[in-house]
Amino acid sequence: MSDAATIERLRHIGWRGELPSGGRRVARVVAQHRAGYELHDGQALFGAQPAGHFLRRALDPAERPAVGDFVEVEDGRPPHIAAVLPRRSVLSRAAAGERYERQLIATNIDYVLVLTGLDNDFSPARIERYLSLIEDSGARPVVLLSKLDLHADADVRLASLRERLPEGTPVHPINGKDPASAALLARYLQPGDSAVLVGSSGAGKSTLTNTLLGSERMATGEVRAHDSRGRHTTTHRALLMLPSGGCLIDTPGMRELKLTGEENLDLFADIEMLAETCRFADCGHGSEPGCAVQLALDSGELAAERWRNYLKLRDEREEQAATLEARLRRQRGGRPAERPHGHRGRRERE
Ligand SMILES: Nc1nc2c(ncn2[C@@H]2O[C@H](COP(=O)(O)OP(=O)(O)OP(=O)(O)O)[C@@H](O)[C@H]2O)c(=O)[nH]1
Ligand SMILES: [Mg+2]
Ligand SMILES: [Zn+2]
Repeated sequence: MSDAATIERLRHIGWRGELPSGGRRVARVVAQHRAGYELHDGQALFGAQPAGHFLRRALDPAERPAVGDFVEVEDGRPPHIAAVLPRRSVLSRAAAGERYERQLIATNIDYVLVLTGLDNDFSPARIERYLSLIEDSGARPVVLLSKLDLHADADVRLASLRERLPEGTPVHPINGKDPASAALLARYLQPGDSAVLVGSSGAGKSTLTNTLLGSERMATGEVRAHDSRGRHTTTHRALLMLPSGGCLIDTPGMRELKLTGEENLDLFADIEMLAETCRFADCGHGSEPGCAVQLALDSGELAAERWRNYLKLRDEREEQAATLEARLRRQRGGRPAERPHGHRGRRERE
């Protein structure tokens, strides 16, 4: 097949640009199972195993193939993933548990669709946590509020959320079961676009995926009546090609969403600026005289809940950054880590 035809075929699965040199087959990771990977090359689905070097225990898990990755394939029986091609975006979180480990949620995505139910799942603080993780990912956030059909009285919540999030963050209330309602997402799922759906179990990620697909490919499950929680119906990430030409990654509901320590928290830049105008440079924002934060909280200009969430995320970010720093120093044999803050540090290793 000519290069032009190959590129055209790969475009359908979200590839951009030229082919890598070397002539190996390029494919995209659409699923990962214990037994291996599922890849799609724009024409057909096939299974593959990771090459041996991906299995080294010392390897940062973030360097292993992940759903959304474009990879070079070494043909054979079975085919092998020889290399992961440079990623244009990476959404990650820190893994739950004691050991610091970055866990990839999806790569090479243009949009992260943060889905929250308008039922008891609704939590502006959690949405802010997601937005913090997305800030440096290279993808853009879109906030979706599902179950609009059950909560037509959502106006107040919607208005307060819009006010709380940075200007320009898209927020769309939707009924994930209704194709006419889901149709507004077409702008994020144009041919060649890739998006990942994230949110709690039961928020309706798979329901929305099925509506966009026009078929019941993904299993869905009822939520518990008293707290709207789902039952972790989806257990694996899956990249699906939509009739619109876009690619959508459905993910399992996340129980914990730990920061990696690399976040900038730009989302709260206004609060950080405000805190700099306190009378004392080392103001604890408690009962100090001339505290600009207390003044803003008293006047209602700064919502107490948002301030509390900022403090929580800031402390967690600092703690995670220290852990990450210590780990990188160990890896470098005690030398201090030379890494700029944020995503750039991650890019260097690609
Ligand atoms: N009425 C209504 N029900 C919805 C909507 N979205 C999802 N649901 C219901 O919510 C329940 C959970 O939906 P799922 O799609 O399984 O949720 P999920 O986010 O994929 O959950 P996990 O796979 O467990 O992470 C199902 O009973 C859906 O029918 C919606 O917009 N309106
Ligand atoms: Mg699901
Ligand atoms: Zn202060």
